[in-house]
Amino acid sequence: MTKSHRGDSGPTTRRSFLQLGAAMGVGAALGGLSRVASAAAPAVVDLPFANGMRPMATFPQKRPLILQTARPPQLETPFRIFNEGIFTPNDAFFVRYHWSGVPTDINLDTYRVEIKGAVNTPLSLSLADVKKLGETTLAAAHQCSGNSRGFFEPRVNGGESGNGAMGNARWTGVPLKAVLEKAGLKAGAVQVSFNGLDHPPFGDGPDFIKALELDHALDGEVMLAWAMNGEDLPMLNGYPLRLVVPGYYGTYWVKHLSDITVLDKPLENFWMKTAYRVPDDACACVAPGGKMTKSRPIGKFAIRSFITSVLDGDKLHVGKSTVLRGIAFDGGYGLTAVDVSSDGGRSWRRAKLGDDHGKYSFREWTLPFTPAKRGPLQLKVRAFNRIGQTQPMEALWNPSGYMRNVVETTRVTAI
Ligand SMILES: Nc1nc2c(c(=O)[nH]1)N[C@H]1C(S)=C(S)[C@@H](COP(=O)(O)O)O[C@H]1N2
Ligand SMILES: [Mo]
Repeated sequence: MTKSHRGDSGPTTRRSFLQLGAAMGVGAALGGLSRVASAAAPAVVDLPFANGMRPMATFPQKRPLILQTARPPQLETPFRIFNEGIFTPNDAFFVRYHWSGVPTDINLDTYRVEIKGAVNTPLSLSLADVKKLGETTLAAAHQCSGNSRGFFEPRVNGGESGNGAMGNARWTGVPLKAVLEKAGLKAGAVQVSFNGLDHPPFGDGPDFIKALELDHALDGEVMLAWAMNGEDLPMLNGYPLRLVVPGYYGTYWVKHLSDITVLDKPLENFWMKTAYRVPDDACACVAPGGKMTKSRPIGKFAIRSFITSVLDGDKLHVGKSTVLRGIAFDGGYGLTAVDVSSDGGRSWRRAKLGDDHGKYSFREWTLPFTPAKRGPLQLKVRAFNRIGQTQPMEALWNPSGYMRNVVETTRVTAI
Protein backbone atom coordinates (compact mmCIF):
# COMPACT_ATOMS: atom_id res chain seq x y z
CA MET A 1 0.00 0.00 0.00
CA THR A 2 1.35 3.40 -0.86
CA LYS A 3 1.56 6.14 1.70
CA SER A 4 -0.89 8.21 -0.28
CA HIS A 5 -3.29 10.21 1.75
CA ARG A 6 -5.73 8.22 3.85
CA GLY A 7 -7.84 10.72 5.71
CA ASP A 8 -9.85 10.19 8.84
CA SER A 9 -12.96 9.72 6.77
CA GLY A 10 -11.85 6.20 5.91
CA PRO A 11 -10.59 4.18 3.01
CA THR A 12 -12.62 6.02 0.39
CA THR A 13 -10.64 9.23 0.82
CA ARG A 14 -8.23 8.66 -1.98
CA ARG A 15 -10.88 7.58 -4.40
CA SER A 16 -13.01 10.60 -3.55
CA PHE A 17 -10.12 12.83 -4.41
CA LEU A 18 -9.57 11.19 -7.72
CA GLN A 19 -13.25 11.80 -8.35
CA LEU A 20 -12.83 15.42 -7.33
CA GLY A 21 -9.91 15.70 -9.72
CA ALA A 22 -11.84 14.10 -12.55
CA ALA A 23 -14.88 16.25 -11.93
CA MET A 24 -12.83 19.41 -11.89
CA GLY A 25 -10.86 18.35 -14.93
CA VAL A 26 -13.90 18.14 -17.14
CA GLY A 27 -15.27 21.41 -15.87
CA ALA A 28 -18.23 19.69 -14.35
CA ALA A 29 -21.16 21.70 -13.21
CA LEU A 30 -21.86 21.63 -9.52
CA GLY A 31 -23.80 18.39 -9.78
CA GLY A 32 -20.83 16.45 -11.07
CA LEU A 33 -18.39 17.77 -8.51
CA SER A 34 -20.21 17.36 -5.27
CA ARG A 35 -22.48 14.81 -3.82
CA VAL A 36 -26.03 15.94 -3.24
CA ALA A 37 -26.27 17.33 0.25
CA SER A 38 -27.71 14.79 2.66
CA ALA A 39 -31.32 14.91 3.72
CA ALA A 40 -30.27 16.18 7.15
CA ALA A 41 -29.06 19.47 5.71
CA PRO A 42 -31.05 21.98 3.70
CA ALA A 43 -30.08 22.04 0.04
CA VAL A 44 -29.75 25.81 -0.03
CA VAL A 45 -29.08 28.55 2.47
CA ASP A 46 -30.06 32.19 2.19
CA LEU A 47 -27.32 34.38 3.63
CA PRO A 48 -28.80 37.62 4.98
CA PHE A 49 -27.76 40.00 2.19
CA ALA A 50 -28.75 40.64 -1.44
CA ASN A 51 -28.00 37.63 -3.70
CA GLY A 52 -27.36 35.53 -0.59
CA MET A 53 -28.77 32.23 -1.92
CA ARG A 54 -26.13 29.49 -1.86
CA PRO A 55 -26.39 25.74 -2.41
CA MET A 56 -25.00 23.28 0.10
CA ALA A 57 -22.43 20.87 -1.29
CA THR A 58 -20.41 17.94 -0.04
CA PHE A 59 -16.73 17.70 -0.93
CA PRO A 60 -14.31 14.92 0.07
CA GLN A 61 -13.72 14.80 3.84
CA LYS A 62 -16.33 17.54 4.34
CA ARG A 63 -19.90 17.47 5.59
CA PRO A 64 -22.37 19.59 3.57
CA LEU A 65 -21.06 23.16 3.59
CA ILE A 66 -22.17 26.40 1.96
CA LEU A 67 -20.87 26.48 -1.60
CA GLN A 68 -19.42 29.83 -2.65
CA THR A 69 -17.71 28.53 -5.80
CA ALA A 70 -16.95 25.01 -7.02
CA ARG A 71 -13.93 25.96 -9.14
CA PRO A 72 -11.88 26.81 -7.24
CA PRO A 73 -13.43 25.09 -4.21
CA GLN A 74 -14.69 27.73 -1.80
CA LEU A 75 -16.82 26.45 1.06
CA GLU A 76 -18.21 28.29 4.02
CA THR A 77 -19.08 26.89 7.44
CA PRO A 78 -22.80 27.13 8.35
CA PHE A 79 -22.88 29.58 11.25
CA ARG A 80 -24.77 27.34 13.69
CA ILE A 81 -21.70 25.07 13.84
CA PHE A 82 -19.88 27.76 15.84
CA ASN A 83 -22.36 27.12 18.66
CA GLU A 84 -21.45 23.44 18.91
CA GLY A 85 -18.00 23.90 20.41
CA ILE A 86 -15.09 26.31 20.55
CA PHE A 87 -13.10 24.21 18.03
CA THR A 88 -14.45 23.87 14.52
CA PRO A 89 -14.61 20.24 13.34
CA ASN A 90 -12.25 19.50 10.46
CA ASP A 91 -15.09 18.28 8.26
CA ALA A 92 -16.92 21.59 8.78
CA PHE A 93 -13.90 23.87 8.40
CA PHE A 94 -14.13 26.47 5.62
CA VAL A 95 -12.14 26.14 2.39
CA ARG A 96 -10.74 28.83 0.17
CA TYR A 97 -8.52 28.69 -2.92
CA HIS A 98 -7.63 31.23 -5.59
CA TRP A 99 -7.04 28.86 -8.49
CA SER A 100 -8.83 25.73 -9.58
CA GLY A 101 -5.62 23.73 -10.07
CA VAL A 102 -5.84 22.22 -6.61
CA PRO A 103 -4.04 19.02 -5.63
CA THR A 104 -6.36 16.06 -5.26
CA ASP A 105 -3.93 13.26 -4.44
CA ILE A 106 -0.54 13.73 -2.80
CA ASN A 107 1.89 10.85 -2.42
CA LEU A 108 3.97 11.13 0.75
CA ASP A 109 6.69 8.94 -0.81
CA THR A 110 7.52 11.70 -3.23
CA TYR A 111 6.21 14.80 -1.43
CA ARG A 112 8.97 17.25 -0.45
CA VAL A 113 9.07 20.79 0.82
CA GLU A 114 12.12 22.74 -0.37
CA ILE A 115 13.84 25.31 1.86
CA LYS A 116 15.92 27.48 -0.41
CA GLY A 117 17.08 30.97 -1.36
CA ALA A 118 19.33 32.91 1.01
CA VAL A 119 20.19 29.91 3.20
CA ASN A 120 23.47 28.18 3.93
CA THR A 121 22.11 24.67 3.39
CA PRO A 122 19.12 24.24 1.08
CA LEU A 123 16.85 21.47 2.36
CA SER A 124 14.46 19.10 0.68
CA LEU A 125 12.31 17.58 3.41
CA SER A 126 9.79 14.77 3.37
CA LEU A 127 6.88 15.06 5.79
CA ALA A 128 8.69 12.57 8.07
CA ASP A 129 11.80 14.79 7.99
CA VAL A 130 9.71 17.84 8.93
CA LYS A 131 8.14 15.97 11.84
CA LYS A 132 11.61 15.17 13.21
CA LEU A 133 12.40 18.87 13.63
CA GLY A 134 10.03 19.36 16.56
CA GLU A 135 6.38 19.35 17.49
CA THR A 136 4.18 21.95 19.10
CA THR A 137 0.42 22.46 19.30
CA LEU A 138 -1.31 25.83 19.34
CA ALA A 139 -4.98 26.80 19.32
CA ALA A 140 -5.61 29.52 16.78
CA ALA A 141 -8.47 31.04 14.89
CA HIS A 142 -8.16 31.07 11.10
CA GLN A 143 -10.15 33.55 9.05
CA CYS A 144 -10.26 34.69 5.45
CA SER A 145 -9.57 38.40 4.90
CA GLY A 146 -12.90 38.56 3.07
CA ASN A 147 -14.94 36.78 5.73
CA SER A 148 -18.32 38.59 6.00
CA ARG A 149 -17.70 40.56 2.80
CA GLY A 150 -21.34 40.04 1.78
CA PHE A 151 -22.37 42.44 4.54
CA PHE A 152 -20.35 45.37 3.18
CA GLU A 153 -22.43 48.46 2.41
CA PRO A 154 -21.88 49.84 -0.13
CA ARG A 155 -21.17 46.48 -1.67
CA VAL A 156 -17.72 45.63 -2.98
CA ASN A 157 -16.28 43.22 -5.55
CA GLY A 158 -15.18 39.77 -4.47
CA GLY A 159 -16.72 36.62 -3.07
CA GLU A 160 -19.67 37.48 -0.88
CA SER A 161 -19.17 35.39 2.24
CA GLY A 162 -21.41 35.34 5.25
CA ASN A 163 -19.68 34.94 8.61
CA GLY A 164 -18.52 31.37 8.03
CA ALA A 165 -15.15 31.89 6.32
CA MET A 166 -13.49 31.36 9.69
CA GLY A 167 -12.80 28.57 12.13
CA ASN A 168 -10.81 27.64 15.21
CA ALA A 169 -8.50 24.65 15.55
CA ARG A 170 -5.63 23.17 17.48
CA TRP A 171 -2.77 23.17 14.99
CA THR A 172 0.15 20.77 15.37
CA GLY A 173 3.41 21.29 13.60
CA VAL A 174 6.97 22.54 13.84
CA PRO A 175 7.84 26.20 14.36
CA LEU A 176 9.07 27.71 11.08
CA LYS A 177 11.96 29.12 13.12
CA ALA A 178 13.33 25.60 13.74
CA VAL A 179 13.24 24.80 10.03
CA LEU A 180 14.90 28.07 9.00
CA GLU A 181 17.58 27.62 11.64
CA LYS A 182 18.35 24.16 10.32
CA ALA A 183 18.87 25.64 6.86
CA GLY A 184 20.84 28.59 8.30
CA LEU A 185 20.06 32.12 7.16
CA LYS A 186 22.46 34.12 5.06
CA ALA A 187 23.18 37.75 5.89
CA GLY A 188 20.85 40.07 3.99
CA ALA A 189 17.73 37.92 4.34
CA VAL A 190 14.63 40.15 4.68
CA GLN A 191 11.56 38.04 3.93
CA VAL A 192 10.49 34.43 3.54
CA SER A 193 8.08 33.41 0.78
CA PHE A 194 5.74 30.42 0.66
CA ASN A 195 4.40 28.52 -2.33
CA GLY A 196 2.04 25.56 -2.46
CA LEU A 197 1.25 22.75 -4.89
CA ASP A 198 -1.86 24.40 -6.37
CA HIS A 199 -1.58 26.43 -9.54
CA PRO A 200 -3.56 28.56 -11.98
CA PRO A 201 -5.69 26.41 -14.30
CA PHE A 202 -3.88 27.17 -17.56
CA GLY A 203 -0.56 28.26 -16.13
CA ASP A 204 -1.14 31.85 -17.12
CA GLY A 205 -2.20 33.54 -13.88
CA PRO A 206 0.05 34.61 -11.03
CA ASP A 207 0.86 31.58 -8.88
CA PHE A 208 -0.32 32.07 -5.29
CA ILE A 209 2.83 32.94 -3.34
CA LYS A 210 2.90 34.96 -0.12
CA ALA A 211 5.70 36.35 2.03
CA LEU A 212 6.29 37.21 5.67
CA GLU A 213 8.84 39.65 7.05
CA LEU A 214 11.90 37.77 8.38
CA ASP A 215 11.36 38.70 12.04
CA HIS A 216 7.76 37.48 11.79
CA ALA A 217 8.88 34.21 10.19
CA LEU A 218 11.32 33.76 13.11
CA ASP A 219 8.88 34.61 15.93
CA GLY A 220 8.60 30.97 17.02
CA GLU A 221 4.82 30.98 16.60
CA VAL A 222 4.50 30.79 12.82
CA MET A 223 4.26 27.08 12.19
CA LEU A 224 4.41 24.44 9.49
CA ALA A 225 1.38 22.40 10.53
CA TRP A 226 0.55 18.84 9.51
CA ALA A 227 -2.42 18.32 11.82
CA MET A 228 -5.50 20.14 12.97
CA ASN A 229 -7.61 19.04 15.92
CA GLY A 230 -5.38 16.00 16.30
CA GLU A 231 -5.84 14.61 12.79
CA ASP A 232 -4.05 14.95 9.46
CA LEU A 233 -5.04 18.13 7.64
CA PRO A 234 -7.99 17.49 5.33
CA MET A 235 -6.80 17.64 1.71
CA LEU A 236 -8.78 20.82 1.09
CA ASN A 237 -7.22 22.53 4.13
CA GLY A 238 -3.67 22.06 2.92
CA TYR A 239 -2.61 18.41 3.27
CA PRO A 240 0.07 17.42 4.04
CA LEU A 241 1.62 20.65 5.36
CA ARG A 242 0.45 24.25 5.63
CA LEU A 243 1.61 27.49 7.14
CA VAL A 244 -0.17 28.66 10.30
CA VAL A 245 0.30 32.35 11.05
CA PRO A 246 -1.42 32.93 14.41
CA GLY A 247 -3.47 36.13 14.61
CA TYR A 248 -3.03 36.95 10.91
CA TYR A 249 -5.59 36.76 8.14
CA GLY A 250 -5.79 33.51 6.20
CA THR A 251 -4.09 34.79 3.05
CA TYR A 252 -0.72 34.02 4.70
CA TRP A 253 -1.70 30.48 5.74
CA VAL A 254 -0.30 28.87 2.55
CA LYS A 255 -1.53 25.30 1.96
CA HIS A 256 0.19 22.24 0.45
CA LEU A 257 3.58 23.87 1.08
CA SER A 258 6.11 23.06 -1.63
CA ASP A 259 8.69 25.89 -1.50
CA ILE A 260 9.90 28.09 1.31
CA THR A 261 12.30 30.68 -0.06
CA VAL A 262 14.39 33.06 2.00
CA LEU A 263 14.53 36.36 0.11
CA ASP A 264 17.09 39.13 0.14
CA LYS A 265 14.56 41.61 -1.20
CA PRO A 266 10.80 41.94 -0.60
CA LEU A 267 8.45 39.85 -2.73
CA GLU A 268 6.66 42.10 -5.20
CA ASN A 269 4.21 39.74 -6.90
CA PHE A 270 0.48 40.31 -7.50
CA TRP A 271 -0.48 38.69 -4.17
CA MET A 272 1.71 41.05 -2.14
CA LYS A 273 1.71 44.27 -4.18
CA THR A 274 -1.85 44.39 -5.55
CA ALA A 275 -4.10 41.98 -3.69
CA TYR A 276 -4.63 41.68 0.05
CA ARG A 277 -3.88 45.28 0.88
CA VAL A 278 -5.80 47.55 3.24
CA PRO A 279 -5.84 51.33 3.71
CA ASP A 280 -2.65 52.34 5.48
CA ASP A 281 -4.22 54.14 8.42
CA ALA A 282 -5.10 53.28 12.01
CA CYS A 283 -8.56 51.87 11.19
CA ALA A 284 -7.58 50.16 7.90
CA CYS A 285 -10.63 51.93 6.55
CA VAL A 286 -11.80 54.73 4.28
CA ALA A 287 -15.15 56.52 4.12
CA PRO A 288 -17.77 54.07 2.78
CA GLY A 289 -17.59 54.08 -1.01
CA GLY A 290 -14.27 55.92 -0.96
CA LYS A 291 -10.93 55.11 -2.59
CA MET A 292 -7.77 53.74 -1.03
CA THR A 293 -4.79 56.01 -1.64
CA LYS A 294 -2.00 54.61 0.53
CA SER A 295 -2.07 50.89 1.33
CA ARG A 296 -0.22 48.23 3.29
CA PRO A 297 -0.38 44.41 3.27
CA ILE A 298 -3.23 43.09 5.41
CA GLY A 299 -2.03 41.96 8.83
CA LYS A 300 -3.63 40.92 12.10
CA PHE A 301 -7.30 40.15 12.67
CA ALA A 302 -9.64 42.91 13.67
CA ILE A 303 -11.27 42.03 16.99
CA ARG A 304 -14.62 40.26 16.55
CA SER A 305 -17.41 38.78 18.62
CA PHE A 306 -20.59 36.94 17.72
CA ILE A 307 -23.70 35.58 19.37
CA THR A 308 -23.95 31.91 18.37
CA SER A 309 -26.74 30.49 20.58
CA VAL A 310 -29.52 32.46 18.90
CA LEU A 311 -29.74 33.40 15.24
CA ASP A 312 -31.64 36.12 13.39
CA GLY A 313 -35.35 35.40 13.47
CA ASP A 314 -35.28 33.16 16.56
CA LYS A 315 -37.94 33.54 19.23
CA LEU A 316 -37.27 33.87 22.98
CA HIS A 317 -39.90 33.54 25.70
CA VAL A 318 -40.86 36.45 27.94
CA GLY A 319 -40.00 35.73 31.58
CA LYS A 320 -37.94 32.69 30.69
CA SER A 321 -34.21 32.74 31.36
CA THR A 322 -31.95 31.61 28.55
CA VAL A 323 -28.16 31.56 28.43
CA LEU A 324 -26.86 33.63 25.53
CA ARG A 325 -23.59 32.26 24.25
CA GLY A 326 -21.08 33.19 21.63
CA ILE A 327 -17.45 33.53 20.60
CA ALA A 328 -14.85 36.29 20.52
CA PHE A 329 -11.32 36.52 19.17
CA ASP A 330 -8.68 39.06 18.19
CA GLY A 331 -5.22 39.22 16.65
CA GLY A 332 -3.66 37.73 19.77
CA TYR A 333 -3.34 40.77 22.04
CA GLY A 334 -5.57 39.07 24.62
CA LEU A 335 -9.30 39.51 25.15
CA THR A 336 -10.25 41.33 28.32
CA ALA A 337 -14.07 41.50 28.20
CA VAL A 338 -17.20 40.84 26.19
CA ASP A 339 -20.33 42.97 26.62
CA VAL A 340 -23.84 42.20 25.44
CA SER A 341 -26.76 44.55 24.86
CA SER A 342 -30.40 43.52 24.54
CA ASP A 343 -31.67 47.01 23.80
CA GLY A 344 -29.91 47.81 20.56
CA GLY A 345 -26.78 49.16 22.25
CA ARG A 346 -28.20 51.60 24.79
CA SER A 347 -27.09 49.54 27.78
CA TRP A 348 -24.52 46.76 28.10
CA ARG A 349 -23.93 43.88 30.49
CA ARG A 350 -20.63 42.08 30.93
CA ALA A 351 -20.58 38.43 29.85
CA LYS A 352 -18.65 35.63 31.53
CA LEU A 353 -15.63 34.42 29.58
CA GLY A 354 -15.16 30.68 29.11
CA ASP A 355 -11.97 28.59 29.18
CA ASP A 356 -8.86 30.31 27.88
CA HIS A 357 -7.31 28.14 25.16
CA GLY A 358 -4.61 30.69 24.42
CA LYS A 359 -4.51 34.19 23.04
CA TYR A 360 -5.10 33.17 19.42
CA SER A 361 -8.09 30.91 20.04
CA PHE A 362 -11.79 31.60 19.88
CA ARG A 363 -13.01 32.28 23.42
CA GLU A 364 -16.48 31.36 24.56
CA TRP A 365 -18.66 33.86 26.43
CA THR A 366 -22.02 33.33 28.16
CA LEU A 367 -24.65 35.58 29.72
CA PRO A 368 -28.04 34.66 31.20
CA PHE A 369 -30.85 36.73 29.74
CA THR A 370 -34.59 36.94 30.43
CA PRO A 371 -36.72 38.96 28.01
CA ALA A 372 -38.97 41.28 30.02
CA LYS A 373 -41.64 42.09 27.45
CA ARG A 374 -42.95 40.99 24.09
CA GLY A 375 -41.61 42.43 20.90
CA PRO A 376 -38.55 42.63 18.66
CA LEU A 377 -35.13 42.71 20.33
CA GLN A 378 -31.75 43.70 18.95
CA LEU A 379 -29.06 41.68 20.69
CA LYS A 380 -25.59 43.13 20.23
CA VAL A 381 -22.14 41.96 21.29
CA ARG A 382 -18.77 43.65 21.49
CA ALA A 383 -15.37 42.51 22.74
CA PHE A 384 -12.39 44.36 24.18
CA ASN A 385 -8.71 43.43 24.27
CA ARG A 386 -5.57 44.45 26.11
CA ILE A 387 -4.67 47.18 23.65
CA GLY A 388 -8.14 48.74 23.85
CA GLN A 389 -9.52 47.48 20.55
CA THR A 390 -13.25 46.97 20.25
CA GLN A 391 -15.82 47.08 17.46
CA PRO A 392 -17.56 50.23 16.24
CA MET A 393 -21.37 50.46 16.05
CA GLU A 394 -21.12 51.38 12.36
CA ALA A 395 -19.06 49.00 10.23
CA LEU A 396 -15.65 50.14 9.05
CA TRP A 397 -15.35 50.04 5.26
CA ASN A 398 -12.57 49.44 2.72
CA PRO A 399 -12.80 48.86 -1.04
CA SER A 400 -11.76 45.19 -0.91
CA GLY A 401 -14.23 44.15 1.77
CA TYR A 402 -11.54 42.87 4.12
CA MET A 403 -11.33 42.90 7.93
CA ARG A 404 -15.05 43.13 8.67
CA ASN A 405 -15.22 45.09 11.91
CA VAL A 406 -18.53 46.02 13.57
CA VAL A 407 -20.67 45.35 16.63
CA GLU A 408 -22.69 42.37 15.39
CA THR A 409 -26.48 42.44 15.79
CA THR A 410 -28.85 39.48 16.14
CA ARG A 411 -32.54 40.29 15.66
CA VAL A 412 -34.90 38.09 17.67
CA THR A 413 -38.48 38.38 18.94
CA ALA A 414 -39.63 37.92 22.51
CA ILE A 415 -42.98 36.11 22.60
N1 LIG B 1 -1.78 27.01 -1.57
C1 LIG B 1 -2.71 27.91 -1.24
N2 LIG B 1 -2.76 28.33 0.02
C2 LIG B 1 -3.70 29.23 0.41
C3 LIG B 1 -4.61 29.80 -0.53
C4 LIG B 1 -4.52 29.35 -1.87
O1 LIG B 1 -5.27 29.78 -2.75
N3 LIG B 1 -3.57 28.40 -2.19
N4 LIG B 1 -5.53 30.72 -0.10
C5 LIG B 1 -5.26 31.41 1.17
C6 LIG B 1 -6.43 32.08 1.72
S1 LIG B 1 -6.84 33.60 1.07
C7 LIG B 1 -7.11 31.59 2.80
S2 LIG B 1 -8.38 32.45 3.51
C8 LIG B 1 -6.76 30.30 3.39
C9 LIG B 1 -7.93 29.36 3.50
O2 LIG B 1 -7.56 28.22 4.20
P1 LIG B 1 -8.51 26.97 4.28
O3 LIG B 1 -8.93 26.61 2.89
O4 LIG B 1 -7.78 25.89 4.98
O5 LIG B 1 -9.71 27.41 5.11
O6 LIG B 1 -5.76 29.63 2.67
C10 LIG B 1 -4.72 30.46 2.22
N5 LIG B 1 -3.70 29.61 1.69
MO1 LIG C 1 -8.66 34.44 2.20
